[in-house]
Amino acid sequence: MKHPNTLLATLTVFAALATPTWAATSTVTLAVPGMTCAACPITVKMAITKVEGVQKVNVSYEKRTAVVTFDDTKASIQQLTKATEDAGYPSSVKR
Ligand SMILES: [Cu+2]
Repeated sequence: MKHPNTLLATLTVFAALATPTWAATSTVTLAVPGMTCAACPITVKMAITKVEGVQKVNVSYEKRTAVVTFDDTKASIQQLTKATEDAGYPSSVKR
């Protein structure tokens, strides 16, 4: 029975390809309801950007959200929400 092993090997290769080196990168959408004017997103973005491990921040004033891409071996969601809260904008994970 050689085929099952071959299939397993193929699946293992696919699994390895599907889990590349940047697997530590996470993206989270934070709800930031406290943004009340067009200048607020700038403050929120600056606060989040300062967190170590954050790679990309996209703040939408219209949607009251911040989409954050970060290295989850360096930063945690808790650090991100704390950063916005410290800047005066409490946030929570949007589901
Ligand atoms: Cu504002």
